[in-house]
Amino acid sequence: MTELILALDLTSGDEAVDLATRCTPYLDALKVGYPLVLRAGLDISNRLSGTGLPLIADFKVADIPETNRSIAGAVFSAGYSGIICHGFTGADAIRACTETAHDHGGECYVVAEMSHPGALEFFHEGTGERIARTAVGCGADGIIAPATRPERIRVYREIVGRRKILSPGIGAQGGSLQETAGLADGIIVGRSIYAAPDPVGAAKQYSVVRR
Ligand code: OMP
Repeated sequence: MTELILALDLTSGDEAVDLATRCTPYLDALKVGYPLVLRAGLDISNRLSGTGLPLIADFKVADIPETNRSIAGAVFSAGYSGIICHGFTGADAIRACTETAHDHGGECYVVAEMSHPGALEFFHEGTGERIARTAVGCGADGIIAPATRPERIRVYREIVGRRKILSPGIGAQGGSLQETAGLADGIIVGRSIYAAPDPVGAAKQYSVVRR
């Protein structure tokens, strides 16, 4: 089974809560990031908690360990159950996020390779693999790997084993649902659901991966 995670990149708190609530039956988690939190506040988590879904904070945390720890502490104190951090910052910075997550009973996911075309400039030639290995060594719960490059998800699976791989990039970024579903533990979908003419219908369609 592959989880369906809705990237709630809306700019209105009211619309985000309404959409998430209506799509909830088809989802396994909500991912909340800067687009929403910078407008609606970190405590939008309180309003989203009514869905009963786990909330993943996507701040791609990428600072020194002390600052990472502070950011992660704020996230988990606000009721989120997962956090996404960058991995190029190194093991000490990743560990600050994973340890804070685990102290709160939460999870930490490390970006191994991004899904957009520009990611090819820095994440290839072994860098993504090194990040994934470091993430495993730091006890991270999983990694983020691109649905836009399924062959790369296969490479990362060899490295992370049974740790989770969550993959964004399906639909709006060109990644294939069918191909990714068989490779990743979770797919992250944003615009193809929330910007669809019928978001609930779209969520239902994407939820076929959950079978
Ligand atoms: P859509 O392209 O609209 O489906 O949204 C994808 C979501 O995944 C957005 O919230 C992105 O910020 C996020 N994302 C990527 O698209 N690519 C990545 O490499 C990593 C992420 C992420 O960490 O979630």
